[in-house]
Amino acid sequence: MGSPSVSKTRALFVFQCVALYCAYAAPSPIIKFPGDDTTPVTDKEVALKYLNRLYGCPEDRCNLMVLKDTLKEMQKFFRLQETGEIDAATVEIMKKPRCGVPDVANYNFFHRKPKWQKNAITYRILGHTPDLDEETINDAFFRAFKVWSDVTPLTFTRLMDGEADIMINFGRNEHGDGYPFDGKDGLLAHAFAPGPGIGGDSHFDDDEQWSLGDGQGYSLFLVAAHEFGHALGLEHSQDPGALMAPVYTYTKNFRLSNDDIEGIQLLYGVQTGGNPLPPTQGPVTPMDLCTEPVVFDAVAQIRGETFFFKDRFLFRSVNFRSKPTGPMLVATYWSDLPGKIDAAYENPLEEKTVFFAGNQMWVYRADQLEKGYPKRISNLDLPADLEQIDAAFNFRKNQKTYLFSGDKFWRYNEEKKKMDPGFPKLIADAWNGIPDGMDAAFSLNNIDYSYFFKGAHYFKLDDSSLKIVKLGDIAKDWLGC
Ligand SMILES: [Ca+2]
Ligand SMILES: [Ca+2]
Ligand SMILES: [Ca+2]
Ligand SMILES: [Zn+2]
Ligand SMILES: [Zn+2]
Repeated sequence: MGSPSVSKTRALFVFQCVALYCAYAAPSPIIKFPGDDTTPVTDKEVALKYLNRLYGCPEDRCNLMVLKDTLKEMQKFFRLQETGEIDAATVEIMKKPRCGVPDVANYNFFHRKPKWQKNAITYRILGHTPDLDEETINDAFFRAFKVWSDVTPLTFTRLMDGEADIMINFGRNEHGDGYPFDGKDGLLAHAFAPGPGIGGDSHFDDDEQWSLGDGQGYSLFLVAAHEFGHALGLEHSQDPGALMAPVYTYTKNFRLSNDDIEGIQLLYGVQTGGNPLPPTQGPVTPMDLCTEPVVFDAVAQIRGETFFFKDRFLFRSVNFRSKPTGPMLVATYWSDLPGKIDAAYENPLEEKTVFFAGNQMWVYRADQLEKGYPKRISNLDLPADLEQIDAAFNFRKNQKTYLFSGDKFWRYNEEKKKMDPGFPKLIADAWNGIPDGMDAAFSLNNIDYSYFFKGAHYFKLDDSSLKIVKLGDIAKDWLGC
């Protein structure tokens, strides 16, 4: 194969792809990264390598204006703040394990998206990883194909010899196609878009620890389902809830998102056989808080940033009341949390973050779950039959934590690590008009107010007088709509 090395400009890059496409009719989704043998150490090195390999920033000239623009492109893709700077949030995302297929949409420049011109697709498993037994590996690939055949008219048949459409293999470093893997972590796998020869082929980095994903290692099933999406013609999705998002995130009860289903059905149509028909609607990610207003599950200020939680997703804002960025997956930061939380707060005494979901709680120091969690909330001296917390926040004036549920609230002493006596009390008796059954409560550092969210509105409480000084619109005042 020719060398589709990264080019000077986007236009040249497109031209090279077109040339490659014509010559080989198997479009390569992968940009070759020449001299791929040094491990980046500084944030700048990490960024340059990442942008070169995955965003087509020219290796020799990825600096100055090009760097800034490419960084912004990457930040836009991940819904980070488009600073054009190598900031902490950006490097954090760059260091996450991910797919080796670039995020720049090199297929989009063609009138016709690459797809198989038939519905009966074959695959062959050329090699296995020693991490799992063969039967488990074969089953993981079978289930990964089923993810797609469930929502399309496609069928997948395994061949035991000869040339199949999708040839599957494991490999280390340079493994025969000119697109080397990178040792443990980093890039996990890659796949080629539909076409003859190498088209559709899917490769997995055997320097990874492969597993079924809960606990150590990467889920072969999840990574394979993602790679087969490429092998069928899908690109990376900017929807963080999609299987086709580039960063690896383990999800326990995996479901194809609506974005993935719409993408694959655009190429192959809907499943028409089978009884009963599998669902063709997946979970929808809240992509824009202004056009599709949401009711937040929890809001908290954590390490100086305000985090807004909704189902598996979070939005964050660095500055007080600046438009939050997101959505991002909660699991990107706190990987053990369930798919929906009820409340969260930061314990200022110990710099720990506490999350509640149902009758359980999780305590994190940075992104590390404390030993022994999750625990039952009854460990906080809450009633054993309490089903959930609605909202929780640490009140700046007395550094005590208030826990709300229905029409009641409790006060927890973080210093003594026990509930104050005399609780629960009725919210109506103590909070001067704060409603029962609220969605979220939080306070912000260095601001003498506390905030309570309910539905589309918020209550602003003056911490000193304990009076509500404002009833406002969340979308307008907090989401920059
Ligand atoms: Ca092939
Ligand atoms: Ca790797
Ligand atoms: Ca809540
Ligand atoms: Zn990918
Ligand atoms: Zn490969």
